[in-house]
Amino acid sequence: MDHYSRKMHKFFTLLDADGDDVLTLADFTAAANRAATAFGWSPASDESIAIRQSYTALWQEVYAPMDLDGDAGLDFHEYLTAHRKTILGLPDGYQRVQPVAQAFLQLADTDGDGVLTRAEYVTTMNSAFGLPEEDGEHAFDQLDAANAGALSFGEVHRAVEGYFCSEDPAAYGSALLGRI
Ligand SMILES: [Ca+2]
Ligand SMILES: [Ca+2]
Ligand SMILES: [Ca+2]
Repeated sequence: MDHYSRKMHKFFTLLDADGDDVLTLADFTAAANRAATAFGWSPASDESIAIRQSYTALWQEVYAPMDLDGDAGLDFHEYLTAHRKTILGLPDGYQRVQPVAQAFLQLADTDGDGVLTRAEYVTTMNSAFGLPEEDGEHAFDQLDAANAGALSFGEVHRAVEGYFCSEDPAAYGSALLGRI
C-alpha cells in the first residue's frame, strides 16, 4: 500500500468500531457511545445526545455518500476510491472532510480556552476515535512543531487537511494519527 492508502486505512480502521471491515451507521453510534462513556456522560444527558447527533451527521454527510453500491455499508475500496476522487487534490476537497475536524474540536477543547493541550489531544483522540495513547503522543509531538505545548484550532484544521488532502509523507498533518 502507498502512503496515502495506509493513512486512509488507519483512519478507516479507527472508524470501524465493530471491526467487521465495513463502515455503517452502527459504527458511528457505537463510537459516540464509547466517547460518551469515556467522558463520563450518562446516556440520556444533553452531552450524550449531542455527540450521537454529531456522529450521525458525520456518517450521513461525509461517509454515506461514498457508498457507491448502495448497500448501506462502506468497504475500504469504496472509502479509498471516494477519498481519491473527491477529497485528495481537489480545491474544495477539505470542505468534505472538515466535519471530522469539527467533531473532534468540539469535544477536545475541554477547558474552552481555544487551544488543545497535549492531554486534551491525546485523551480526546483516544475517546473520540479509539486512537491508542502512544499514537496520540507521537502525533502531538509532530504537530506541535514549535514546541508551544498546545495546538491552535487552525493547526488542527491544517493537520487534518494535510492528512486527508495530501499524498506527501512530509506534509504537515501526516502524523495526525501517529505513526503510519
Ligand atoms: Ca463496521
Ligand atoms: Ca457499499
Ligand atoms: Ca484547551
